[in-house]
Amino acid sequence: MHELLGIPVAASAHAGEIDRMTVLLHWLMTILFVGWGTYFVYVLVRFRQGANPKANYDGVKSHVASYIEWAVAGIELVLLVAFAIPAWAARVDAFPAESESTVVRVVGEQFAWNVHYPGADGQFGRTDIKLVAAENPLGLDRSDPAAKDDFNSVNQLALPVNKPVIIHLSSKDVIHSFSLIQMRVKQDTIPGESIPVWFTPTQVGDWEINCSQLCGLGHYRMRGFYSIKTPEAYDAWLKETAASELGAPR
Ligand SMILES: [Cu+2]
Repeated sequence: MHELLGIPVAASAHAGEIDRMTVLLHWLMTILFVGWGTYFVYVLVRFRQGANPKANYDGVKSHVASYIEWAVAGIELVLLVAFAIPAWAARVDAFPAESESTVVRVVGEQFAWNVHYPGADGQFGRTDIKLVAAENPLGLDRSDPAAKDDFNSVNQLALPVNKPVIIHLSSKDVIHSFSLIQMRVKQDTIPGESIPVWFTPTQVGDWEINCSQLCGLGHYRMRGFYSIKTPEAYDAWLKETAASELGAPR
């Protein structure tokens, strides 16, 4: 089933769990589809008018149909309680400590992803919507000491492998949806809200950030790139990007 579904590469710690659930759900849906489909064809033939010129007013006496319905509801309950709820709880409740994670902010806009890195001090500088300008897409207040070493990149997100990542998501204009398919991460970004997501990349690679929410005419081209790097390559990237961003006139 896994191969049949064409599931993309699983490159985060929780990806396997999500995939197992996807596979289980597809098995259940396949069984239901074949089962109900077969039953439908059987009914069409068995109760055709030609063979039954007069209607049977008593109807079905057997309880098999309701037993099957209860069984399906039971299986769905197990999928929900034993698989879906624990998986979701781990995503929204069991956040790792920020001190042990790579923490970045990502702000969606029509039609790009702005990535805010806190710089060497690990503190995000103050941002203000009034300061947003073409050369300051995040509205960073450079007079704030915590903002001195902050830098941003557009449509380029780099993260180190094998360390938890926390991304605080928001949006400048409309609802977008931040999607890292290989990480099995998808979360709407909502103006005025900061929504955290977390995951642990387990594979080095270069992939695309997609916007999974129809967010306007340019939605189709709202794609960014993300790169999971070795810790050494990540540090080098941080230094290089910080130097080029902070060295630029603002
Ligand atoms: Cu979008």
